[in-house]
Amino acid sequence: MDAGRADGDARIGKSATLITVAPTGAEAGREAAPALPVTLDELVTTAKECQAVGAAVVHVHIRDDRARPTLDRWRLADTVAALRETTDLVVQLSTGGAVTDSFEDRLAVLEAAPDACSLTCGTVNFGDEVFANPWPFVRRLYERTQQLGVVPEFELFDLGHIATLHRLLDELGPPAGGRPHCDLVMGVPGGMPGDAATLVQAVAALPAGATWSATGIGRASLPVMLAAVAAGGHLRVGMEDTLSYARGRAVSGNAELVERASQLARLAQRPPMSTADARVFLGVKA
Ligand code: KMH
Ligand code: ZN
Repeated sequence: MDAGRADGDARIGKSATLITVAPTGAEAGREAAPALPVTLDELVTTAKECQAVGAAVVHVHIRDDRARPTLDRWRLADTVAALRETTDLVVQLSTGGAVTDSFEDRLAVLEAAPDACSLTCGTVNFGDEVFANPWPFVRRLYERTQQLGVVPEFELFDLGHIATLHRLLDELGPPAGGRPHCDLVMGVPGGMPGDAATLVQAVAALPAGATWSATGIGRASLPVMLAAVAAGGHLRVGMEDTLSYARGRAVSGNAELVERASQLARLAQRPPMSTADARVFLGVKA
């Protein structure tokens, strides 16, 4: 691990809620969601709005000039630079990309030098597609995060992914940032269901000392958010994960999803974590 990186401080997470916004994703198009940010300007505007209402981390997928998902490395580097210039958010690049992206392109995402990245711990059926994450790829990706000092967030779509997370830590040691921080991604058709009972089981299976957030996909969004807050976890929301704000009402923008998560966090007496605290919590270099 890069010697300049700090170890994350889990205690901050007891009194504050880390809110991550995932504004875009790689699946939905503008036709399904007119408010989806697809240009760099739109992404930056959304990121600023979301920071203002409580987000501390931005999980980033980018689009090309025709609004198709891309892992173009120059575009990724420009995006990291633009978000750093205009916000204080922890910049977490997706290494999941789209189901069609190659392993090499997904590994190369780390060369854009983000603060953090997502790291999915196993293959999962993904609707009618397969999101492929075989063990040798997961291992290589994890090793590269350790070499570069990029703090991984372990994306867990299924209980079996937690077994792979244990194997990674056992074989390769702790992550950059010092402590495993996970995101339970619940309610993907093909992954674990988005309900409170499954969330409790998943949390019980995490490595000792791990911290975690949860993300509910589609209609799992609200039950997972409520269960995560009740169980002392952190939250990820955004238009990557849901395009409905309520029954029959489309999301008007990412900020309203973050605002709702922030209200819930305040209600639970663990208000949104500041961006400065998020860096300490995750062990990201200032
Ligand atoms: N777009 C999905 C295939 C991640 O960002 O790391 C994968 C995904 C996970 O969204
Ligand atoms: Zn993603």
